[in-house]
Amino acid sequence: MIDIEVVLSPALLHLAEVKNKNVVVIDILRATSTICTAIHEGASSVRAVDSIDEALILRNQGYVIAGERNGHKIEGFDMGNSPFECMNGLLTDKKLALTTTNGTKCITAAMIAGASHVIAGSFLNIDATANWLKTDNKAVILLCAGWKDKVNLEDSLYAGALSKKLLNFNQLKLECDSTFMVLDLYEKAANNISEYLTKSSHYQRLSHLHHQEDMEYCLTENKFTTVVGQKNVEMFKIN
Ligand code: 3SL
Repeated sequence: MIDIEVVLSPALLHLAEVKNKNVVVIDILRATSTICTAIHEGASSVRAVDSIDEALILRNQGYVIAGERNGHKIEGFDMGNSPFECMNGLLTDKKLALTTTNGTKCITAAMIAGASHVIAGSFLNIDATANWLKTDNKAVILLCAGWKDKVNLEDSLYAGALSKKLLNFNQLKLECDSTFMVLDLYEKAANNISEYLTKSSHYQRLSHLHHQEDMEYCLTENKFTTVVGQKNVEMFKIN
């Protein structure tokens, strides 16, 4: 039985016991979907960093640097945070350092808190992720990145979708109200997730920035069978 806890915002992470658990960091739009894409497209590793300065230091060590603040590409960086920028061989065998408004901060927070593995959550590889969690058979925290500590719909919805998959394996110990909440949310939206998410604040934000194509892509299920996770500071394929 896998014990699962959903943390709806990084502001609530201090309430969870993280040590030796697998933490799935969820920033569906777009950081953790971009990380999964980068690895699938041939990047040798992805390193999540909190600040622009840290990324600039890593550039001097041979990393390609990518990132956004409030959805806008960071000036002077090689790339923004669009999964499409990871395609066409641009990252083959390259190390990528990524810094984003919310998602990458959750990855470093989970790592510092002592997670066993930190996994990049994405619809793009949701089945592979569920299977990996089942096989690893450790307690799981689903950490929703949200937006500047506020709860958001898309990350909560993915937490519901992944919980549902684990529930289908009969592998889930259900005790936490936030898990019941996201399962109910997923039930409501499952028939048409893209349509449901049009009301989300980040959908609106990214629409104004003309990132509709990114959002459609990030909501595609099971494009990849690769699970992307971190043991030390770098993220790479773990299955
Ligand atoms: O906050 C984040 O981590 C980003 O994914 C936000 S954005 O989609 O790039 O605006």
